Formats: sequence, C-alpha cells, structure tokens
Amino acid sequence: MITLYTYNTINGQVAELVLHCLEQPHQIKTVDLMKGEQRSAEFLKMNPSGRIPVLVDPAERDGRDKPLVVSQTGAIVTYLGRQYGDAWYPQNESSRSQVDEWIWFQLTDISTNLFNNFYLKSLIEVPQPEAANVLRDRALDFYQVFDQALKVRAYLTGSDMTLADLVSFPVVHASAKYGLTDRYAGLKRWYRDMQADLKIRSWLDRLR
Ligand SMILES: N[C@@H](CCC(=O)N[C@@H](CS)C(=O)NCC(=O)O)C(=O)O
Repeated sequence: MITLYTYNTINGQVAELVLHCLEQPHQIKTVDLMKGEQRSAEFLKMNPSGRIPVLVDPAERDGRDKPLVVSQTGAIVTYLGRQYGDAWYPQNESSRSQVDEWIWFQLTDISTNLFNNFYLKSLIEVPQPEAANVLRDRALDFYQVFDQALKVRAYLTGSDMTLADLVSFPVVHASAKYGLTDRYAGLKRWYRDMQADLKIRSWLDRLR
C-alpha cells in the first residue's frame, strides 16, 4: 500500500487530496515538523532536503526491486496522475500540458510565495512582517489569472475537474477565510462548486 509521509501544511494537503480523490488505498505517516522529525536520519534517507510530502509506492513496476520513493509535491501528484488517475490527468500531451501549466503555477508562484510569507512571519527569529506581506500579496494577486479562466470555463482547463483543480484547492480553501474568494467572482464560483463535489466534501470532513 502507498505510504504518504506528511504534515498538515498546504503541500501535505495537496498530496493527500490527490490520493483521496484518485481513491488509492494509502496510509498516512505524520512527520511532525514542529518537533523537527523531518530532519531525522531516517527521513533524510527518503528526502535529503528534509521536507514533506514524501510518497512511497511499493507497487512492482518498471522492473524495480524496491519501493519507489518520490518527493516534491508536483512530482508526487503527476506520478499519481500518470499511474492511477487517467480521468484526472489527460493522456493526450496537449491537454496534459495545460493541466501541468496550472499545477506548476500553483505550486511555484503561489504556494512557494505563501510558504515564504509564513517563514518570514513565523519561523525566523526576527520576524519580518512587511517583507512577508509583499510575498503574500504577490501570491494572492496571481489569482487574477485563475479568476479570468474560471469566468469562462467550469474548471481550470475546461469542463472537467482535473489534477490542476485538486492541486489548487487547498490553498484557496485556506485563503478563503481571509477574503480571497470575495475578491474574485470566478474563483468564488469555482470554490463553491469544488466544495460541493462529493469527493472533496469527504476529504474536507476528514480534514476537520
Ligand atoms: N518544493 C517542495 C517544498 C516542500 C516544503 O517546503 N515542505 C514544507 C512543508 S509545506 C516542509 O516540509 N518544511 C519543513 C522545513 O522547512 O523544515 C515541494 O513542493 O514538495
């Protein structure tokens, strides 16, 4: 069975939501970032950068004789999409590249800026709230682009929900309480529709 080493952060939630929606049997092993468990020798063997999430898939494939270990949220979710999620990750390269575009936009331009905002506010000895706010605002401004797309189509790449929507959901969910979705009508409609989806709803119930 797949094991996801994770913690309740946005990147951790993204990997967990994708596993949940792809209905892949899995177990969760919590790596307590507050206790520094990501820096244990055992964890560093799986991911030398000392970051969650990490996915371990024991399925026998591609002639390998030991479990596959994957880190980096984008690599994890696209691996899952390729192996287990045809319906969520189109096989046609043109459509797939559109899904990838949103995945990387979300993970690099948005999640990274928001994590650095959190780092500057909460994780360093001398917090730097002004610099942190610049990064937060920069990330939230990017949602203009999401909003434009979601005003003309149901989901990020078209009429069907894909990995791109799943990867984008946890940040929007976490930021909605700070007024993000009130700022953007298209994003707000998408957020409402996503929340109404049965799989997303059952994942949100588990999150509470
Ligand atoms: N680029 C990595 C970033 C992973 C990352 O920053 N993980 C954070 C939690 S969201 C972490 O484990 N931080 C622990 C630390 O910095 O010590 C990815 O996309 O997975």
